[in-house]
Amino acid sequence: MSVTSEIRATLRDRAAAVLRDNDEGNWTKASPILYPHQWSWDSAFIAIGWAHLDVGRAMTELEQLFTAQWATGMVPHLVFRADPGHPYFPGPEWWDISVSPAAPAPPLQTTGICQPPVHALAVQRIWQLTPQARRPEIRARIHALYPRLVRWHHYLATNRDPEASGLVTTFHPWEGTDNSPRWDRALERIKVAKPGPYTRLDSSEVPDPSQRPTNWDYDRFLWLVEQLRKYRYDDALIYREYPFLIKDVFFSAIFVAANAALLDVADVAGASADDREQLTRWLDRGRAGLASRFDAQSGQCIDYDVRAGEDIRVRTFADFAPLFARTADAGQRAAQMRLLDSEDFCGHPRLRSRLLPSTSPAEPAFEPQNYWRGPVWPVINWLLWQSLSLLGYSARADEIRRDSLSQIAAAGDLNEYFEPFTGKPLGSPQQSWTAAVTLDWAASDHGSEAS
Ligand code: 9WN
Repeated sequence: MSVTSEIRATLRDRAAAVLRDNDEGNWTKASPILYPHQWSWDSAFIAIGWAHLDVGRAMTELEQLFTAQWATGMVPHLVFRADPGHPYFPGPEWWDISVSPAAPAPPLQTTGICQPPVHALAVQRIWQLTPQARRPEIRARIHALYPRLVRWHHYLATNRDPEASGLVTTFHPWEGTDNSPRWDRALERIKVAKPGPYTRLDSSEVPDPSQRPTNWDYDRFLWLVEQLRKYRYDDALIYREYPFLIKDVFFSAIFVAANAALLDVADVAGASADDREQLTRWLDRGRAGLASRFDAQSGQCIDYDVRAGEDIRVRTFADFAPLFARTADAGQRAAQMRLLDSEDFCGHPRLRSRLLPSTSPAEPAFEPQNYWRGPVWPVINWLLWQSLSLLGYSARADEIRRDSLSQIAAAGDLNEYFEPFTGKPLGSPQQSWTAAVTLDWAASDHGSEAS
C-alpha cells in the first residue's frame, strides 16, 4: 500500500492531536483510559514524538520522569500522577514503595520495577531535531539531565547485572513485554501464586478481554509484586531469594543502544572522562553479553532463566536482540537478516505485511490477537527500523516504515498493537507511543514516496 504525502500529513495531524489530548502539561498519559499515568519507556518514545512538535516539551517529558528516579538510580516503570481522571489497577497501595529507603519521598508515588532504557535514544533524537536557535537552551537541559541518565545506566549495569555479564536481569513481566511467551515457563514454575484479593480494571477497558493477559497471568504478576514488596525492593535480597530472574536479551540490547546514544551526545552534555569510560565499558560488556547468547545455527539470541539455569527457547521479536543492539558483527547480522525474513517471522505467508510480529506465527504459543503473544507493536517495529537504518539496510528499513504507516493509517485510531494477518487494530486506541513513532516515521521520508 502506498503512503502518499497526503496520508502522511493526515497521520501527522492525527498523531499530534493524540499527544496533545493526552498531554497533562509536563507529562503525557500513555493512553487516555487504559493507561492514565506516566510510564517509563512510553515517556521516552513520547519525548521523540514531542520533539517533532516542540523540543522543549520533549525535554520536559524526560525531566519529569526523572524526578521520580530512585536513590539506587532506578527509573521506575510507572509514575502515578495525581488525578489521572481514570482509575488504574494495581495502584500505589499495591506497590507500597514506602517499604524501601531508596524510593522517592511522598507525594511522589511509583512502582518498584523498571522498563527498557529507551531514554538515551530519546535524548539523542531530541538533539538531532533541535533547531539551531534552540540549541543553547536544549544543550543546557541535556547537560543537566545527563548525570541522571548515567546513574540510571549505572543501576542497570550493577544492581541488575551483579555478575557483570553484560546482560540485564529483569524481575517482572511488567518490565516491558507483559505476557510474552518468553516468561511462560518461569511463571509456570511459580507454585504459590495466589495474590491477595483484587479486581482487574484493564479487561473492562478494552473492547475484547482476549486481547489482554489472562487471570492466570495476573495472579502471577500481582503475586510477584507482593514478593518484591516483601523484599523491600532491595535488589541484592531479590537476587538471593526471589523466584523470577531473567537475563533478558531484548532489554540488554536496548541498554547497549542506549549506552551508544549517551556516548554520541557526550560532547553536547559535557560528559566527564569518567562517564565516557564507564559508558564504553558497559557498551563493550553488553555487546559481549549478547554475543554469548547468540545461537549461530538458528540465528536467534536467547534469553536465560537465571533461577532455573536454563535457556528460554521461544521464537519472539527478542530473538533479534543483536539487531536492536546494532551489532557490528557481520556474521550475526547476516544470520539475523535471514531469520527476520524467514517463514518463522516476516516471511510467514499469512502475514499482511513484512512487519515484525511480537511472537513468531510458527510458535505454538502464538495468538494473533493477544497482546505480546503475536500482534505487531509499532514501537518494536520503530526500534527495528532505526537499527536497520543505522546498519545500512535502508531498503528493508524503509519498507518497515511504509508498512507501519499504512497499517496505522488504515486503522485510524493509533492503536497500541495490530493483528498481524489482517492489520485489525487492537488494545488501547489513542496510544501515545504509537502517535510518537508515527510522527517520527512521517517526518523521516528518505525520498521514496510510495510503493
Ligand atoms: C503494565 C503502557 C504499558 C507499556 C507496556 C505494556 C503495557 C501495562 C499493562 O502498557 O503494560 O505496565 O497494564 O498492561 O505491556 O510495555 O509500557 O503503555
